[in-house]
Amino acid sequence: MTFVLPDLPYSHDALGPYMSRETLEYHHDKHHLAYVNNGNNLLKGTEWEGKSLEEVVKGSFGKNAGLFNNAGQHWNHLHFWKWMKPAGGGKIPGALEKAIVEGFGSVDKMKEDFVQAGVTQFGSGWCWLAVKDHKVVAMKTANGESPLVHGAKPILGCDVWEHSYYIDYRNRRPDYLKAFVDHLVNWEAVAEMHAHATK
Ligand code: MN3
Repeated sequence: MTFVLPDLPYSHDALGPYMSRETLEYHHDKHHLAYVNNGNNLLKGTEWEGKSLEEVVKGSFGKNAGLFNNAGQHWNHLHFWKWMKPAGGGKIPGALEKAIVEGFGSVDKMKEDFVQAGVTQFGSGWCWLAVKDHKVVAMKTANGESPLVHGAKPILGCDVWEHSYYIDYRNRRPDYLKAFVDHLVNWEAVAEMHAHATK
C-alpha cells in the first residue's frame, strides 16, 4: 500500500484539554484512516501510482478530484499531527520568528491573521502559514486543498473541518483556532519546514 496511516507522535490524551482523546480517536483513527484507504483504492491503475505523495497531490489536482481529495487530505493530516505537541504554542525559534515579524509586523499579528483565515474559511477547509515569494503569509483553502496547489509551500496548517473541533468546541471555531495557536502548535516542527521551504 502506498499511503500508510502513521501513529500519532503522542498519546491520544496528550493534547488535553485543548484537543480531547475522543476527537483524536475519531479524527486520526477514523477520518485520516478513511483518506488513506480511499486514496490507496483510487490511486490503483492511475498514472500517479508509484509517485511520491506530493507528486500525487500536485498531479491529481484539477484532473482527478476523488484521488486529489483523499491524497490531499492524507498530506494535510500527516503534517497536522506533527504540527501539534503537548504543551505547545510556546516560544518560536529565532529564525522563524524573524521571518514572521518580516511578513506580518509581529507575532501577535501573525496569530491574528492565521486565526482570521480559519474563521473566514467558509465551510470545510484549512488555514495556513506558507512561504510564498520568500515571505511567510497566511492563507486559507477549501476542502483537501493546501498551499501546495496554490503556488506556495505550507509550513503550518490547521484543520477547520467540523470533525476537527465539534466534539470539543461545538460551533466555536474561533476558540478552537485560538487554542491551537496558543497551546498546541509545535513551533520547532514549523521552523524545520520553514528552513526547508526557504533553502
Ligand atoms: Mn481532518
